Amino acid sequence: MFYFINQSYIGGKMRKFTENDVTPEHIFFERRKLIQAMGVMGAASLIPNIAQANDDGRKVLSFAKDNNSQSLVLTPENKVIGYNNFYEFGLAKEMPAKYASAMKTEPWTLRVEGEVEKPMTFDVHQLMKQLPLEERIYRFRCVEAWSMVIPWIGFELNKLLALVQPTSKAKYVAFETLYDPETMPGVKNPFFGGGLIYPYVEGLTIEEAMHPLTLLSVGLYGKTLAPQNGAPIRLVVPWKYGFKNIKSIVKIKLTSEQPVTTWNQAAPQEYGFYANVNPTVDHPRWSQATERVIGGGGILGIKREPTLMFNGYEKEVAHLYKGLDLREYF
Ligand SMILES: Nc1nc2c(c(=O)[nH]1)N[C@H]1C(S)=C(S)[C@@H](COP(=O)(O)O)O[C@H]1N2
Ligand SMILES: [Mo]
Repeated sequence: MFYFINQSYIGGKMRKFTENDVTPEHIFFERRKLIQAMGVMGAASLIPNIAQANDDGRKVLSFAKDNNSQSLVLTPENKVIGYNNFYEFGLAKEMPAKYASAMKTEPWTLRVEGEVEKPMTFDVHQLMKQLPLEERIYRFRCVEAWSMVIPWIGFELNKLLALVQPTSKAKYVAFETLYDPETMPGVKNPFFGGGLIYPYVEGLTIEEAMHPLTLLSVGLYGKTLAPQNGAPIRLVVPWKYGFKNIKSIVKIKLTSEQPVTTWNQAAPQEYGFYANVNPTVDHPRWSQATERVIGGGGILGIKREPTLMFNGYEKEVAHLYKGLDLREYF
């Protein structure tokens, strides 16, 4: 069935998807066309079930509260766990909440290797008990020009890297998501997975990785992550576009060369390695000057706000890019 749904997106031809191809509106209408053609499914299945997103099995965490959140208005929890991008589980925003619960997130091992003195394999649930957890309320800006404010829970990536001791040759950090065709329909079937190459891979420079804002998140809204948000452990880099925030990480590798990353490989002219939020550098096919605030109310439920340089974290991170042409290194 998913094969056919996706065939309708691509008009029978194999092509790569871009993030903007998969707005919910787009998918809704494509899917309606298909279902009318097939004449087999009820109308109820057309309605995205954001309010009923699967919240089973999330455990309450203890953590230090964020007292530094600049009075940001939080996105409602049902939106955070119900409106997702996790293409391993399908392209539409409501699909991860429906299908990601099939992923087995416990036990979970995280391998950290490469240019480090002490390569290590961590039991992530042990790690969550060992490292002190803290809340970080961050802005989140997807390259598709929508945004949220999310109360993450986790620890700074630099705390984990300190345990493995990067060598002087470590210039980049590469991250890899679980690869499991059995539980991930988008990995098993390229039509369902948007034609991306899996496993999903992302990367940072070592300076970005060591920055105190860069978080490994294990929870949000006081509880462990839902599978659709990248349980049990995912990256959060608040000044970069959402696709850098790789989910369900099984491997971290420190390297001397810049890693090949999933979206950059799929469409290098559209998704740069840096992917810093920048309202003055538009995506080739749409403006990045403003953003749609998810759950923000507004006229007809659409509230737009100006996008901020480095997503509002300019003061903290601009020094990382001194002398770099941000148009060329987007
Ligand atoms: N493995 C993996 N990680 C991923 C993605 C993905 O498809 N697969 N999507 C990215 C994109 S485009 C966004 S916007 C964020 C969405 O995170 P959220 O669903 O928790 O809000 O996850 C990012 N991490
Ligand atoms: Mo995104």
